[in-house]
Amino acid sequence: FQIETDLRKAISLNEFRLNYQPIIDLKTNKLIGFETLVRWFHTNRGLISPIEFIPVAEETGLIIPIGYWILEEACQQLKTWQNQGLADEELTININLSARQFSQIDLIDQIDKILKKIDLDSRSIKFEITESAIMENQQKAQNILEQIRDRDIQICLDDFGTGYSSLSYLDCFSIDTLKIDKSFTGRLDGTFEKRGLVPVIINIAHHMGMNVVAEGVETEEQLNQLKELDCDFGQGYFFAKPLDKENATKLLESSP
Ligand code: G
Ligand code: G
Ligand code: MN
Ligand code: NA
Repeated sequence: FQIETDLRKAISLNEFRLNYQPIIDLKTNKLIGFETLVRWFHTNRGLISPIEFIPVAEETGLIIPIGYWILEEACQQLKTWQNQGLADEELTININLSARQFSQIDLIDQIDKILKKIDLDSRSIKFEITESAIMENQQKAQNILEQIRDRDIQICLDDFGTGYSSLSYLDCFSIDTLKIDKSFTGRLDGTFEKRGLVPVIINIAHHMGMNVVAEGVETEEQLNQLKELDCDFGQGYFFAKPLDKENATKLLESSP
């Protein structure tokens, strides 16, 4: 099994699918959107985790065509839900951008092309990037983030707290949302001392005019703690696993 060789063929073989994990407003308990997560169904090997193939895609540059496929598929799906009356203009989809995609020279052109082709409002999508993607080339990152901002596309900082976590850069870049990594959320068990960084991250975000998503919410106890700490949004198995297209559609059909 040659992961690289097979990865090259995976798009034309139509082996990728997107999953959609609900993001919930902790004040209203309403669904505000989904994070899209890619899945590879290999014809012979079955499901292959992105943890296995995204790093290979990054190294080989295949993340660029795969990334465009993901972006177009996610935008097309949201447009379909809008056309079906299942999604209003408030419902958003988050799309992960890896470091290599983020520094790709024609990223902005591609985004413009896809949004125009699908006729999707740029305010309906959000990008998730990691701290390391920004830190790799701060000058370039600032430039790209400004162009994204010009299009009213929101930026979420993914896995916050696990990377460089140099707070000074938060001031220089226009970030809308901090996503608290699930390793921090997992420590919220009701013990005050174990709250760790979660209250700190929430305070920093709010102080700087950003909102916060807690990832990896798995228990009611964690949810209650997050509500008490004034966290804005939550995502995790407690609410829902990443759903395939059919189940995400069913969820929207049954949502008020
Ligand atoms: O959904 P899952 O837990 O299997 O995802 C594992 C990791 O794979 C995520 O933490 C994320 O970093 C990466 N990943 C999943 N989907 C995407 C995607 O669409 N684009 C990129 N760049 N990374 C993704
Ligand atoms: O790096 P990123 O935040 O994009 O990765 C999200 C990953 O976390 C996905 O692989 C997703 O399947 C996984 N995930 C989503 N919800 C939960 C959860 O409640 N608990 C755990 N352990 N993983 C989760
Ligand atoms: Mn993410
Ligand atoms: Na994360």
